[in-house]
Amino acid sequence: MGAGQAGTQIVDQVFAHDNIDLRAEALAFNSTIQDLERLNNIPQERWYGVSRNQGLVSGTARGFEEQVTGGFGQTPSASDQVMKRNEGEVQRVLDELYLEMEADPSTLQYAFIFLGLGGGTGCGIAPHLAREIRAYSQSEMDIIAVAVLPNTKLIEGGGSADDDAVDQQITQCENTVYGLDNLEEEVESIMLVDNQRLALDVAEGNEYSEYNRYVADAFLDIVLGAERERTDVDLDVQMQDVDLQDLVRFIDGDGFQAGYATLGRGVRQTESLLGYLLPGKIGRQPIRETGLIADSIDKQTLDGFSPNDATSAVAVAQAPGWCWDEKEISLGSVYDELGYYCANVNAGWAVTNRKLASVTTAFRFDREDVGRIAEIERIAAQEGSS
Ligand SMILES: Nc1nc2c(ncn2[C@@H]2O[C@H](COP(=O)(O)OP(=O)(O)OP(=O)(O)O)[C@@H](O)[C@H]2O)c(=O)[nH]1
Ligand SMILES: [Mg+2]
Repeated sequence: MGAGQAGTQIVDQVFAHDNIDLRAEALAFNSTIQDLERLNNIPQERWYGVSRNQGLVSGTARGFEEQVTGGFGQTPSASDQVMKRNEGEVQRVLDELYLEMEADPSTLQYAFIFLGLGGGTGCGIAPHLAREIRAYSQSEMDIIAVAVLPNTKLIEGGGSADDDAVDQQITQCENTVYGLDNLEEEVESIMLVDNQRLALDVAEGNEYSEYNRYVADAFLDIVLGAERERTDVDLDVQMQDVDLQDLVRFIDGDGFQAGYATLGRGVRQTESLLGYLLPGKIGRQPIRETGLIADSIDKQTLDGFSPNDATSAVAVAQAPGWCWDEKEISLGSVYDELGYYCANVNAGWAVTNRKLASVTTAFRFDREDVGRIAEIERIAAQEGSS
């Protein structure tokens, strides 16, 4: 489920990959039709407009455009109110969906909810989506949020930026605290995607597509592992998955509070251009697995990330068969490298048909140990008191 602009855009990137639609169904919730129309991989039948007066409006409903009239302008309490007034609507939507798919609701065991915490729509509606989907499911569910933290570079920049832009970032911090507090009560785990990791000009230009692709790739590796390679006709992919149950156990909370996680991915081509053109071993590139692991740590989706603060880590390593055969990459060293930072490590591997080797890692934290959340809380509190 994608909620709001950031959330639906990232889900759109997830569903840009082949075979995902065999495993999951994409739903897009937003209050702004123009954002929904930018989606390439989520069909209109799976759009749901959030309307002040009408609640949830299906993308194929007559009068969709007239009823869904615009965003909640960075005011999550407004979209929260709409969802409260229309409690049960998400369950109605799911009911229609399951009827249409002729599927059994008790097969609904996992949900992933993507959202930007700084805005008004995703931040306000995501906790409701989580609560209602759990109420609808007839099984014990695990729900994981993938949540974008706003960048706050203008605030720290110290006054040279224009006031409106600074105010907007402060508002986004307030929304983030509001969103996290509500979300924590409804989900097992929150994967953080920190826009602070973007270069300032990229963030200011709203140029998110590359980052969204990166997040989608890392997310799919860690959540689906080799499953993403597998099609219905190709059931014999060699792999040892970190299964989803394991993953959730490694990143979830303590039963009272959600666990936090971050993602990172290191990737290399395993063949030079020559290797793509010529058969056999010509063009094979040596893979340095320690480099892949280091890259996955350097590229975690959190500013100020420190693996030493993590309570546990999960890794998925993927490479062509020869890399495993010739010990270019081994699961043992993934365990060794990550074990250096935290005691609790789980790793899976897969043989891939692609000419790429990758190590993707997720680290789990308690909220108190995420410095960026504390920083955002400070900014939000200062504003509240001034
Ligand atoms: N990583 C990433 N961040 C985004 C993207 N789009 C917006 N953001 C950020 O996500 C946060 C929330 O913004 P939106 O997703 O636009 O907000 P919304 O949920 O649509 O809510 P409204 O305020 O009603 O428009 C902000 O901090 C944006 O800078 C995206 O595609 N990728
Ligand atoms: Mg929006």
